[in-house]
Amino acid sequence: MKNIIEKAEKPVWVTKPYLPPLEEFQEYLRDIWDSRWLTNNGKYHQEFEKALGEYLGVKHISLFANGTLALVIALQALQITAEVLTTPFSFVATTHALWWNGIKPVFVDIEAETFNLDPNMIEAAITPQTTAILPVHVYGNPCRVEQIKDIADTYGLKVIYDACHAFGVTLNGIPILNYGDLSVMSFHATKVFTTFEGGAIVCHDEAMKRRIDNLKNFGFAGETMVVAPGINAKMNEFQAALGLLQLKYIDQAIEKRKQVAYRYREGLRNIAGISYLEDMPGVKHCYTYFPILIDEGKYGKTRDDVYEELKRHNVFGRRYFYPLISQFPTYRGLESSHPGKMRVAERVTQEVICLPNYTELRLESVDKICQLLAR
Ligand code: T4K
Repeated sequence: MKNIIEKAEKPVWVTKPYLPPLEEFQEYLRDIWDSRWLTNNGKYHQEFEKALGEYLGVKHISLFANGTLALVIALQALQITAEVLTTPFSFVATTHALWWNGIKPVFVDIEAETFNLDPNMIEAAITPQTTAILPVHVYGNPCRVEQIKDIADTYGLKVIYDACHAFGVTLNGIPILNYGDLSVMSFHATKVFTTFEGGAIVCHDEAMKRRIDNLKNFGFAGETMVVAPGINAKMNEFQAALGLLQLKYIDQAIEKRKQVAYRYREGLRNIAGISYLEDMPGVKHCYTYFPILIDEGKYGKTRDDVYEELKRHNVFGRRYFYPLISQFPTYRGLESSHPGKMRVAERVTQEVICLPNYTELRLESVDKICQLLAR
């Protein structure tokens, strides 16, 4: 990698939240200030929940303080126990949610085409203790939802999708959030759609929505009735107000991310040793991250060399997801974590680096990053 471009003046981070004009948010702030209603299913919470459900094309959605608590509650809501099959190639929160519920994670390998849980490896990992599957639509690329559904139906397993990267993604026109028993979303600052921190659970019937709403509010089902050992995982009015405002701009924001992704593909197409995922047929993507793989043999440098060299140029790519969750101390003692068991995941975690992709990223910056990578 020659020093052919000048170091960026300001750090170029892997992502940067898109925020609407401050003046517009100030109007909401003033209203919240004046009303003194800050949380607990306030007016903006109700408005945002409705508007978000309509935007996403889902029937029932429950807002959360963040995606991790939403994952923990999703497992509680379905009363999942014992063993759950999941992917090691995700953010740690996916597996931590199992741990917080006293559930044993069983890691299953991913497929090279999508980096998602490989449905062909699932059946071999099912035991009499298996109660559910927790796949992740990594980088917003849909899992093999139909195959996973068939397996779950055959074995009587629940499916909870971690859809934290998959805002607004559709498959053949169907919202990806409508697959599985529940889907969990994140609206963290680093996500395509942000409410500062935030999250949601999508479910398919009113009774489940009620149960989830109770669980995120200490288990309250009325002023004096607690029906379950719930927790406090509520979204507040400030988050909800930002969410409402973000809905106005989200299509534009995703469109810009798409342009960035296409520009990277153009710029990196003929570089030996660098590969990336293309858009999937029938899928409307949200371009959460732009991951590339560095094949050391062909590229002549390791992924970590690339990571360091980009850093020297003030470009901060991130090794999402390295190490594998199964390699962290809490989980590496599990039988399913043993090295050699997940060949694809073990390779991808060594080769992957996510390049900067966010709404305000200039296409000239993308070109410069591509030039750097072209050496
Ligand atoms: N499931 C999956 C598959 C997930 O990816 C996540 C979260 C979850 C579940 C859990 O959802 P939440 O409970 O978070 O709602 C970040 C995020 O904290 C995390 O939300 C995200 N996944 C994960 C993939 O990435 P870090 O430790 O890498 O973030 P950090 O602080 O290093 O930020 C990355 C870059 O983003 C910074 O270099 C600059 C930029 N940034 C960050 C923040 C916080 C900003 O420009 N502004 C900001 O406010 O974990």
